[in-house]
Order: sequence, then structure tokens, then C-alpha cells
Amino acid sequence: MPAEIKTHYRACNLCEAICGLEIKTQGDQVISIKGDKQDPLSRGYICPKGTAMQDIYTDPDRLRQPVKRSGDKWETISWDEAFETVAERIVAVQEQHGADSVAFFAGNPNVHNYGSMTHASVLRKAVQTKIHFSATSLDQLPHHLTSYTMYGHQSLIPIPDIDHTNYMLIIGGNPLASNGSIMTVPDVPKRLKAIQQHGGRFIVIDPRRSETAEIADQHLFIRPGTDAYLLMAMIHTLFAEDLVNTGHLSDLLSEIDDIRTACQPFTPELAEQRTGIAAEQVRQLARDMATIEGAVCYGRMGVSVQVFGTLCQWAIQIINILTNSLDVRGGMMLSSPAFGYVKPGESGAGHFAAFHSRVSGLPEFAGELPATVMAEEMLTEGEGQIRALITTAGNPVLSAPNGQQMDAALSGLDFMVCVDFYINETTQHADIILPPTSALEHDHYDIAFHRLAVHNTARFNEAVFEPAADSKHDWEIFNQLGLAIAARKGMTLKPLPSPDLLIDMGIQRGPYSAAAGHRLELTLDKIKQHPHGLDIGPLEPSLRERLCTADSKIHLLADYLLQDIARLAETGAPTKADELLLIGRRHIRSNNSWMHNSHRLVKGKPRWQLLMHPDDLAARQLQDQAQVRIESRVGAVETQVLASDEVMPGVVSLPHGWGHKREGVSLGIAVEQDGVSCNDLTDNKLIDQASGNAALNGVPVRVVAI
Ligand SMILES: Nc1nc2c(c(=O)[nH]1)N[C@H]1C(S)=C(S)[C@@H](COP(=O)(O)OP(=O)(O)OC[C@H]3O[C@@H](n4cnc5c(=O)[nH]c(N)nc54)[C@H](O)[C@@H]3O)O[C@H]1N2
Ligand SMILES: Nc1nc2c(c(=O)[nH]1)N[C@H]1C(S)=C(S)[C@@H](COP(=O)(O)OP(=O)(O)OC[C@H]3O[C@@H](n4cnc5c(=O)[nH]c(N)nc54)[C@H](O)[C@@H]3O)O[C@H]1N2
Ligand code: SF4
Ligand SMILES: [Mo]
Repeated sequence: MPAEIKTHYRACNLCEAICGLEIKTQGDQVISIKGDKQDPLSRGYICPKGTAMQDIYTDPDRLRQPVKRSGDKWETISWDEAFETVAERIVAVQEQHGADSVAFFAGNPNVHNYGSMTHASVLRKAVQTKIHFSATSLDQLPHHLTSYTMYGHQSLIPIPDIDHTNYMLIIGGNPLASNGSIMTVPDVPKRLKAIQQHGGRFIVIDPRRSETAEIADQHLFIRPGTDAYLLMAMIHTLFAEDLVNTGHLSDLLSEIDDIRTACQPFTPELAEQRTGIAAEQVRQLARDMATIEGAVCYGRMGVSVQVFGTLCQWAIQIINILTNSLDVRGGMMLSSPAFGYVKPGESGAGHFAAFHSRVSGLPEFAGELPATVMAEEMLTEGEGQIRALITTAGNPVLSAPNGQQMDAALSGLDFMVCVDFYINETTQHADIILPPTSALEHDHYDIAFHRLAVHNTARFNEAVFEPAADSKHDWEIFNQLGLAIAARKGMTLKPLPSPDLLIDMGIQRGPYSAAAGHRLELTLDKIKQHPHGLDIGPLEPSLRERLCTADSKIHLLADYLLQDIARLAETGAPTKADELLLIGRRHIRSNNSWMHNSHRLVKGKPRWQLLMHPDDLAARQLQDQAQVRIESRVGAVETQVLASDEVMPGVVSLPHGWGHKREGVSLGIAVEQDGVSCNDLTDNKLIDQASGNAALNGVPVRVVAI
């Protein structure tokens, strides 16, 4: 008798869209994965990566047991031996070189895995180092610093009310490929079309005519890294044309005149020179933001991960504030999650520049140093040099700038342990790899992305499959490794209970709990009764009650921002004659660096080529589809060029996360793919000065024939 066919409901945790999935299984086989039509947030939407969840589960290259490196080979070991060895080595390094000689790097999937979010603290308490890095500083750090500065908490991040907006200005985001970021917005194609159907518009500003730009009402090319001029000129225009309306937030704002003064030099004419967008067009964008009710300005990777990332995110907030678009329907509002609702007195607000990195003197934020300095902190001798590394769900060799330097730095460490289930470009340098269960083997509640969603929902799902025999979840690894290290240090440390219990406690203290007097009286058990997700309702204005600043006001300015505005004023026109500016590119079938081992995702035409405008090809006498050499300050790669008028002249685009074809990587399908790593070109010294965030977009490169 064949096993019974079962239907499971589970949110996808690969990207920020958290789509509901309907998964049919038979025994230990997945039969089908479809969109869950009853999920109130995703409404049946799914992308090709959701279907590929099963490939992670079945992947023969995925580690199921801890492995230890001996020479070029990997040897399977028991969990006990693995934990004991790691504890012994970490403690030995710390005894010899000090507590801060051990560092952490936490990668992106931690944020998509609730047990990693709840339990990382146990391991951190045991290791007790001050040196932490994560993918945050390759990504959204400017958003956190801006929210910390203006609203008093790094996680009070306003989200576009996309379902009710009449005008959406999207700068440096490509939700049609990414499915949204710092905006959890599954089913985004339909949601964008709905803006147009109800008579609204959306505009895209991007150096590439992206998939999103393709369906927008208007697309404007912009020279990479120059968005700050555009945004400052929009603010300038709001003042110059007397369009400022701070509406219901007026009593919370003081420094309006200082903003007027600071933006004075940034005229639309200057913006035109720098960005390539006509001055009159810049004025029109400001006028539309000011005069259309329910308008919103939103910016993502393209404006965060560039040389003026923080200034851009700050200016976007200011534009929303000055046009009465913050905390109003159709503008930007805070999500109100059942778990992790930020209100005054909440922990984790953040802190900034409490200490600086040893070699380059970059500031910490919320206890983390910028990932751009991680390699130099390993390679530069002296007191405080990093000698050992713990990575959790991260692949910095492919994801951080100057990948060659990172590769060299990792290979010189005294000890490295990775909590990861693949032997990839980064983990191949480990002494020990501790593999957690895969997503379908554990339960799930999304901690991070309900907090950033365009509509309030809550969803808990049970594991689809029993975890494999003798396997451990990420949170169990954190607990047990933490305890092993603590024991060696003679510390007493308590393990944390399972994540569902912690989530339940948080929900019962949250805004929809009985304790808060809410009619839903939410508990985790109640949420479990809605396996498709519980609809809590649309975003509502709530900023006033939730401001975490000491004086409960919005802080429009800070010294570091004024310094950065001065830096912008002093910055000249970019690029030398033969230089091109390199930007990234995401594709719906790719997920950062780690989903290229799924045949169903990588099959078909290649997606890793360098896009270049035909005029730029002609100027260099290059042929379409030729092999070219791309050179930057830090490195060079060779790859195929593809002629495309999608990118503006002077700009080339290469996606990140490729470059698997190298010695030591055990990913059977990924190593067959031809792409190179974009981050072998991006520059660890090219940063957003204000925050230390990497500037992975707008990197000067030269492209030459081979
Ligand atoms: N040039 C350029 N570089 C970029 C970007 C860009 O746009 N351009 N984007 C940046 C951004 S936004 C980000 S977020 C970073 C991402 O940078 P990283 O977080 O360093 O990289 P990922 O590719 O997400 O790698 C994730 C790793 O986690 C492992 N993993 C997956 N799921 C789990 C799990 O559940 N548990 C554990 N323990 N491990 C797991 C995978 O095997 C893989 O090794 O890259 C950044 N780098
Ligand atoms: N399919 C897929 N989805 C993903 C991911 C993935 O790898 N694949 N990664 C996830 C992660 S970790 C993140 S952080 C999000 C990112 O989500 P998004 O920010 O929406 O993703 P990107 O596609 O990187 O969009 C950035 C856009 O900025 C443009 N750009 C580059 N430089 C500039 C500039 O200087 N100015 C302006 N105005 N635009 C510029 C690029 O051309 C690109 O279209 O996506 C998430 N979703
Ligand atoms: S958009 Fe795709 S990868 Fe992202 S959550 Fe939905 S199904 Fe998963
Ligand atoms: Mo990211």
C-alpha cells in the first residue's frame, strides 16, 4: 500500500515575502508545492523558489551530520565530538589571544529562521566576544540607523501602504524580482497593478530598466550612487515651492528650518548634472509627492547599498514627512505584528559608535561592526586580531565585497566553525561544520517579516517532515554548543526552551493579547488554529504612540547627517573616461548565493552575464556575447558580456552570488554553472561613510576584451 497523501500548509522562508505554501507529501516525498490560496497575505501567490524548497530537503549535497576537516577530506563525526572539539578550540583561542579574538558572522537566512533568531543569544553569551558581523551591513544597515536616529528604535521602520497608495515612487528596488524588501509584499505584481487599476501610478528610478520598471507608469534612469542629489533636490523643491505640509505630525517635529537650510545648495539643476534626470522632472516628482493624497516614497538596495546609503534613507523619510505621507493611509506606516511589536521601553533600540573597528576605525551599530572590515581585522596583525570565526548561515566569500581578500583571510584563521548545511565557498574553510535541519523539518513562525509586512497577519506552521534521525535544529545547536563552551569556561548558562514557547510568551505580551485588553486575546495556540495565517487587518497609523525617542518626538537631524550632507556637497562628478559603474541584479529564480544547487532553478538560459549598453560595447570595440575581463581596484574576473539597452550607458550589471566553480566546493549542480562572483570586483573600501555599510552598487570598473 502506498503511503497516504497528506496536505501541509507552511510559509516559505526563502525571501521576505513569506508566501503561504500548500505542500502535498507522500511518505518522505514531496508531491507538489503550490501557493496557499487561503493565506490572507500572499493570496495564493508563489514564485519558482517556493517550489524549490523540496530540492533543499532532498539535496544529496546537503550535510546531515557534523563534519570535520582532515586535510582535503571531510570526515563525519558525532554531535558530541563536534561540540566538544569546537568548545575546546574556541576557548583555547580566547585563552591565548583574548575574548575578542573570536568573531561571529551571521548571514541572511538567520533572519528567516525563527529558532536562529531566538537562540543565537545563548551561544553569544557563552563566547562573550565584542566582535560581531552580519549581512546587515551588506544590506539594510542604513534603514536601521535612520530609524534609530529619527524614531528612537532601529526596528521602527515604516512600510509602504501599497494596498492603499495612489502614488508610489520606488527608488532602487526591484520587487518584481526580489518580491519586496523592507516591505514584505507577496503577490507584488498584482498589488502594483492594483495601484494602476484604481487610478494611481507608480514610478521607478533605477539605472536599469528592471522588471518592475517595465510595468511602471514611468521609469527614469539614474546614474548609480547619485540618488542623494535627487532626494535632496526634491526636499529643496518642497521648500522652494512652498509645498511642505507636515500634517498630523507637526507637533512632533522641530528642526524643519534646519532641513530647509541644509537642502538649500541642492538645486534640481545640480541634481540634473549629477543624476541625469532633468531638473523639471525632479521638481515634478516633488510636486506629485506633495499634491497627491496617499503618496509614498520607498527606496531599497539600490539606494541603501551605495556610497550615500544612509543619507538616501534619511532623505526618503524626510520627503514622506514633509508631504504628509508618514503614518497615514496610502503613505508609509508601521506594521503591527503579534510578536516583536516595538513600543517605548522595548529592548534592542540600538546604539551607534559606542566603539570602533581596530584597523579602519569604523563605528559599530547595535553591537556589530561593518562586514567590510571583517577580512582586514583577520589579516592585520597585532593585539585584537581575529583568530577564530563562527559563521551561522552566511557565505561572506560570495556576499561581502573583495571576496578574494575574504577567501584569503578565512584560510589563515586558527579555527573556524560554521553552522551551515552546505560545503560552499565559505564553509570549505571551516575546521568543523555543524549542519542544522532543513526548513521543511522544523516548525516556523516568521519573527522578522510580519514586522515589515504591508498587511498585518500571523502564521505558525508545524514541520512538514519529521527531522532526520540524529539531526538538530539551528536552535538546538546554539543551545548545546553554547552550553559546551560555557562548561569549559566554568560558567553556568541556561539553555533556552524551544522557540515556540518563547514566541508564545511574546505574543501573550503583544498588542493583540488578553493582557493588552485586545478582543483577539491572541496566544500561539489561537494562531495555530489558522494554519493559512490569521488576518489581523490593514496597517493603521500608530507612530505617535510608538516613538521610542527620549522626548517622544521625531528627530529630524543628527550631527553625522549634517557631516554627510557636507560630504555630498563636496563630492564632484564621478567616473573617469573609460570607467563604468557596476551595479547588481537579482533574478526571481536565484536567491543570494545558496540556491544554485537546485536544477529546477538554474536550468534554462544563463542569468549570470554582464549586461552592457550597446554604445559602451561599440566604444570598446567589443562584440555582444564576447568573453570580457572586468577589472576594479580590488580584482578582476572574466565572463560573458550581453548587449542590453536595459542598462543606461556608462553602467554595467552583474548579479552577485555566483562563482561556485572553484576548488573545495561540494555542490554538484552549482559548480557546473559558469557565473563569476561579482564580489571579486566590489571594493571593501567603498562604503557609506555615515554607517559603514558596504557600497556594492556603483563600483567603478573597466571592461576590456580578452
Ligand atoms: N554584490 C552584491 N553583494 C551582495 C548583495 C548584492 O545585492 N550585491 N546583497 C547583499 C545582501 S542584501 C545580503 S542579505 C547578503 C547575503 O549574504 P550571506 O547571508 O552571507 O549569504 P547567503 O547567500 O544568504 O548565504 C546563506 C548561507 O546560509 C546557509 N543556510 C541557508 N539556510 C540556512 C539555515 O536555515 N540555517 C543555517 N545554519 N544555514 C542556512 C546557506 O547554505 C549559505 O551558506 O549578500 C549581500 N551581498
Ligand atoms: N529572487 C530573489 N529575491 C530576493 C533575493 C534574491 O537574491 N533573489 N534576495 C533577498 C534579499 S537578501 C534582499 S536584501 C532583497 C533586495 O530587494 P530589492 O532591493 O528589491 O532588490 P534588488 O533587485 O537588488 O533591487 C535593487 C535595484 O536597485 C537598482 N540600483 C542599483 N544601483 C542603484 C543606484 O545607485 N540607484 C538606484 N536608484 N537604483 C540602483 C538595481 O538596478 C536594482 O533594480 O531581495 C530579497 N529577495
Ligand atoms: S516569493 Fe518565492 S521565495 Fe519568496 S517567500 Fe514567496 S515563494 Fe518563497
Ligand atoms: Mo539582503
